[in-house]
Amino acid sequence: MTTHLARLRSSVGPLACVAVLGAAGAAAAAPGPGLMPDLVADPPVGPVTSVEPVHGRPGHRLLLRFDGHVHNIGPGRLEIVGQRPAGSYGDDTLRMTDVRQRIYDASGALVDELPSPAVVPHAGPHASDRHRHWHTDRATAYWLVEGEGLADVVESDKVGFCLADSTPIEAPDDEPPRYWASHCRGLDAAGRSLDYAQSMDAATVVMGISPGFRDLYAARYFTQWVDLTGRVAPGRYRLKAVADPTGAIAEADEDNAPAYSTPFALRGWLAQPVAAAPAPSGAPQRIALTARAVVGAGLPAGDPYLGEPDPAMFVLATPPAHGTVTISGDVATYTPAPGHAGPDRFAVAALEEESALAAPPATVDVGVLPGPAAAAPPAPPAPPVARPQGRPGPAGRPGGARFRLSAAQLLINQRIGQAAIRRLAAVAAALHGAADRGPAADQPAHRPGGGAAGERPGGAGRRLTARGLRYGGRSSAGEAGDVCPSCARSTSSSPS
Ligand SMILES: [Ca+2]
Ligand SMILES: [Ca+2]
Ligand SMILES: [Zn+2]
Repeated sequence: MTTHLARLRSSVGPLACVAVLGAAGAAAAAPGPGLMPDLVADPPVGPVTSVEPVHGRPGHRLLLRFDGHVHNIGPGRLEIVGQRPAGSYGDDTLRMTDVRQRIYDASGALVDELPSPAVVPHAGPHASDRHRHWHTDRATAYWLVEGEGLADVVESDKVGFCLADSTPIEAPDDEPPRYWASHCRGLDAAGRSLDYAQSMDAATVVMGISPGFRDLYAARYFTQWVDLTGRVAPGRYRLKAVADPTGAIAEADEDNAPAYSTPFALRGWLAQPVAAAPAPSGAPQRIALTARAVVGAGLPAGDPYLGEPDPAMFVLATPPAHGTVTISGDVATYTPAPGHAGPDRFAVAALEEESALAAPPATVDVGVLPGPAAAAPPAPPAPPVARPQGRPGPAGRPGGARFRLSAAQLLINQRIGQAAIRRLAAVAAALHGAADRGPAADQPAHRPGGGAAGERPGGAGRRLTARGLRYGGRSSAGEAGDVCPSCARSTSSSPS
């Protein structure tokens, strides 16, 4: 991070006596020192769960969507200019090949253009979001983190958006935006503004964020989410936001602290480990299973993961090595294999029906006394149990997971999660689909704003709220005319 700053200090310092680049009209006598932007992420707000299909992934997904902001608190503008596109519009590999970050002085004179590693792609007809304009990738990144310890749990999908002056913060309310979302459609070789349909032919695109403004990445935008499906357990979390995570943008301060949302909780159950008393050989053992309830909080009213969970449903996650297990309600019956004596272990998970969250397994330790079912000396205590408390890290990531989800458990999670989601989607289609445009085979046919607020389907669809579906319709529909909402909003009031 400091390399950029060091490079800038060495490059911006002498600029005062360097000939002004570009912008011939601004070639005043003595440009002042270049003013750098300073991007910070503002705390993410408004987390809400959403069940929807996602381009390129099977079935439906459980997403946590939220609003994010990237905020320029520095003295200078952030301005990214891309030129000379390469790649194919048809397969969405179109990128600006010459990307620079422009630096201005206090009078507004251009004093430097830094070659920039920022990636400026065109979101074309085959891109998932179909914004049909140019983006700067990775201006921010997000993680779901533990609510207390703040350890990373899972990273959000990669986000890239059109940079623009969405909202004045330190800047006066009446200060006009300098960078409009409409600019992200680009300019042709003659400098003429292009419309969406022509945007892939842009020769140049200029986007940025003025000092004292911030850019909104709304919860409804494509990829403005964390995918929870089957990999995040019920628990208490926060969202973490970091501006310019790849270090592509040169700033006055490269080391701002991350921003965190307020804590929130996703409801559900966490199976608890059990150490059962040793039992005589050959006899089935009945073992009471327990799970800790996580009460959902900090989500909007009506969110399916808010409030008390429905009753827990226990499933066998890992069978024992020396016997068999059946589960009925909250009782596991362990039957040791004939002749087995000594410790044995299996794992259970506790699920809430229709939840697509992960269900971390908990171990159940059992002991079998030697010999026939008769008086026998007490067996030594079971070995210490690894307590699978806490929240899951990404399965399989070294050092990231506090416990490991077995392959069997992952299958259970996915099966139950996907089955629940299919049921919900079917209910949604039945309730709402006919009124819209006819449901696709596996998509809720809901459209943005198409549902009555607070409408709550009954029966199996109880947990599919109108709010969750609204987002589902947005990103699943992906109609050709869909544009990023900030662009639509800014465009409507754009002076250009
Ligand atoms: Ca910064
Ligand atoms: Ca930076
Ligand atoms: Zn966009």
